[in-house]
Amino acid sequence: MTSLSTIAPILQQQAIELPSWAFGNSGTRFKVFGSPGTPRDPFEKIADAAQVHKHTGLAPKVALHIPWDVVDSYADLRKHAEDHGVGLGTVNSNTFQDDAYKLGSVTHSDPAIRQKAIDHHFRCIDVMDETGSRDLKIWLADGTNYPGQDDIRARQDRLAESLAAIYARLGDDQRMVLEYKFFEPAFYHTDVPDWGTSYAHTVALGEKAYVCLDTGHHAPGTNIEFIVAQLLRLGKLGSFDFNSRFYADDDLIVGAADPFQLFRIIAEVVRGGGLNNPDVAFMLDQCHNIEKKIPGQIRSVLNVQEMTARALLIDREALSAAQAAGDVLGANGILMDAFYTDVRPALAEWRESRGLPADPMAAYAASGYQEKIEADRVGGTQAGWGA
Ligand code: PSV
Ligand code: MN
Repeated sequence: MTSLSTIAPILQQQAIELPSWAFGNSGTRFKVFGSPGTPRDPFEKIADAAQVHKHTGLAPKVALHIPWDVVDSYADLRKHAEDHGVGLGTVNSNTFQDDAYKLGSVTHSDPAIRQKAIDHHFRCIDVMDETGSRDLKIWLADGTNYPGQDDIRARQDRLAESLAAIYARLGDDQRMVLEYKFFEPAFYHTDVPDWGTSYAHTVALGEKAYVCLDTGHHAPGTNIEFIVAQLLRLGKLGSFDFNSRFYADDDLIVGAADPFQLFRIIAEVVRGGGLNNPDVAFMLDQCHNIEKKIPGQIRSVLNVQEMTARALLIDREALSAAQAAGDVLGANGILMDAFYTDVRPALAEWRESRGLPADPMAAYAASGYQEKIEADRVGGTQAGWGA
């Protein structure tokens, strides 16, 4: 079996983008709990995100959500991020919190509302120009709640037209990633429910359009690693929104609900050439409703690193030989050997050898940062999912 020293150079390149909104308060439709030390603005969110990178070396970029992260000067925000040792990443558009979008945004039957949604995306591209971000990530809440409510086919046509208008605005080095989700907030039909729909639209748009795969956006039992393999094969996997789910779109810590699924997904990423491939952005899309947010993000990136290490330990040569020989249980055993390898002690040692803490969770807890933000951030309005 391959050892950690062999895979270390690959692990060293790993970069996972953090969502700015993970540092704000979040919750369910029942309650959003406040928590001491929560950032009051995008600058404080970025300072917190920088802590994750500082202790893990894994998270050099922070994704923004517009309008949650609207600031007067993106040049200042960019400088602030750089001063904290991180950069600004993907810009997420938001056409799901304005009353005008009750019946849809870019798919709405009213051309004025469609234009309003398109204009919002133009504004996001303006932000990208200032932050130096490459990716515009589009997730649409569009859909219907009742059969017959609207014309499903017409909405697809309007979607295609609106996306084309947004796509045409992208700069040469910018990309669009189109995220799918099978339900919620719409419950009867969703306009971009699955990877196939996202793929069909991105192919029609062109080579700067890719699919974003949010691991929480699938029906129970869906074989997500198959989708990963297929999209990589088609050259259209643009990004991941990692999180984990027990029931619906739970947005919990990646690898918490089903580490084996995360391993299988990353194994297909490795197999398909998607690891450390700039075309495939690794991002988190999570909410920390009851746990502390910075340690929640630290644990998340470590989970991704750990499962990446295990996936890299798969003895590919032996696996191919077993597969070619039709050795069903032998092949399965080779995969499981890698999955069951406890890489944590070796990763801790390796981290130390690079000047990082062996145990980033403990290092953060001992750093005093949490106590400091809890003492300092008094007054003001805490950022929340939606601000
Ligand atoms: C929608 O559920 C989603 O996954 C999209 O990526 C949004 O931008 C994000 O969640 C908001 O938390
Ligand atoms: Mn997402």
